Amino acid sequence: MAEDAVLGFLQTKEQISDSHEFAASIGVSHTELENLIKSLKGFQIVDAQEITRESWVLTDEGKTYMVNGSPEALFFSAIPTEGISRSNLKEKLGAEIFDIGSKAAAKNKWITFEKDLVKRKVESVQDEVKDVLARINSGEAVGDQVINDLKRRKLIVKQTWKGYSLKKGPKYVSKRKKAETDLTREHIVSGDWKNLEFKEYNLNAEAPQIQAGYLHSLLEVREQIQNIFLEMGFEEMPTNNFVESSFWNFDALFQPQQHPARDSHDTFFLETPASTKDLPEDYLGRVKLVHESGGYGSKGYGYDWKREEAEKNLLRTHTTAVSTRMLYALAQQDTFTPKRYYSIDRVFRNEAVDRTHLAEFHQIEGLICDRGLTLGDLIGVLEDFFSRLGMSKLRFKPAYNPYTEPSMEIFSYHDGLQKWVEVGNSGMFRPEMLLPMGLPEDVNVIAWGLSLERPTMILYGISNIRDLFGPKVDFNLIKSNPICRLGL
Ligand code: FB9
Repeated sequence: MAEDAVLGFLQTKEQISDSHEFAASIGVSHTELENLIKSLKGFQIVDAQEITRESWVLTDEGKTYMVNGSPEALFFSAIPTEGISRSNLKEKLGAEIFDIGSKAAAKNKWITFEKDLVKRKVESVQDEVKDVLARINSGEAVGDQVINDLKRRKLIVKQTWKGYSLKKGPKYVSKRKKAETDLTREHIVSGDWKNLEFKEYNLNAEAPQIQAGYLHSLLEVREQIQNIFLEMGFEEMPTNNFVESSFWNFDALFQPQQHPARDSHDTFFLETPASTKDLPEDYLGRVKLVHESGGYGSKGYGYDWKREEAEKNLLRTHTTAVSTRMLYALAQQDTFTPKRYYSIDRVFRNEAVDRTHLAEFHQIEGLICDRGLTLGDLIGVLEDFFSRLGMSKLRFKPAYNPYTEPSMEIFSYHDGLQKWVEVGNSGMFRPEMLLPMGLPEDVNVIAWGLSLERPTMILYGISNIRDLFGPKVDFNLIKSNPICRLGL
């Protein structure tokens, strides 16, 4: 078998100069010999040098010419001495041979055309193309000019093949003892372990790919941000309801009913069930009042607030709708207890979709509800939160939200992108929102929000949101994505 042939050959000869020739000589495929060479080399039994060889090989067309003759020769030999009409000749040879043959034969000045007649110009011709193709096929070297002509006629192509030249290796043996892969009790007891060959551990062996589950990158980052909230003493709000009423999503947030965000251009309203029936009556009354005529030091919006508008069901546009429910529930408690809440879940906006926007995204929201909280507390908790996300340099820009006053957009300097990036929005919930709920006068709520998609896209270097979310996501990307650690 091949191993004995190789080791046997090297016992007497200095080297095996060409593995291709050797494989052919012992009747095995070069691939089989190649695997053997790699194994023998691994055990340093042989020393194998890679050699590459380039040679010209015939294309299928080239092979046809070599067997049947070149078109120009076929063209010539099909012309009787008295000549023949083009059409007859074409019929005789077939269009392809006729077209190629006529040009080449004319170029070789073998023929002449007199009107429709084709005539020989010489007695006989030598089909050099056929001959030289045969010589190339048998591995003979031929002149560059010939090579270029044949290459131009796509009759030959260059083939590079890789082979090996072999010599005895430092651990050469003429017959390899079968290497043991396990040291067994029997080996120990029998003592024959002393003269056994043990296979070395191949520490470079690829481990079998374990098909395991993978967290979607969004969930990877969600988990890290969730852990940051939990480490900061926040508890998660229940966000398992995508459908919300306009009341909790807008009205309770003191967002006026004619606010542009409340029309179907921005919000997905439900057809069925189009409206909700269970709203807390007394609280609803106070919300109506504060919208229409204010109170709690506010003059309100001074429009007539419509219950049916508030009852309209929609796909929530922000998880702040859940914050509203939680703060109202908190206000119903007999004694007020401070709270830190967070949410990370889907919100829906009827927006123009583009490279970074879909009609839905995951909103991250944090809020702290406690007595005497100030804007300074908000800035402080934002510094703390974003520093745990690895964003230490923050800037705050005054902004406007219908439900917070003051409000601030949050910017962080991103070293990788070498620029200030808007990383979120924040503010202090308005008294017109909190007091109708029944929260004590001195209780304030500081809150902020950002998206989950933006940090995930930046962390994983994803520029088009469709590569992150939706049917076009490439699973391999999910599998091969490095674990991106936020902030650490
Ligand atoms: O996520 C956003 N940007 C961001 C966040 C993190 C980040 O991390 C990188 C690793 C370094 C990078 C970027 N933004 C908020 C800012 C912009 O992307 C903005 O253009 C898009 N915003 C979304 C809304 O778009 C209409 C992001 C989304 C957003 C905006 C505001 C809130 C939540 C999400 C909010 C709020 C809020 C305010 C006050 C009280 C309660 C909630």
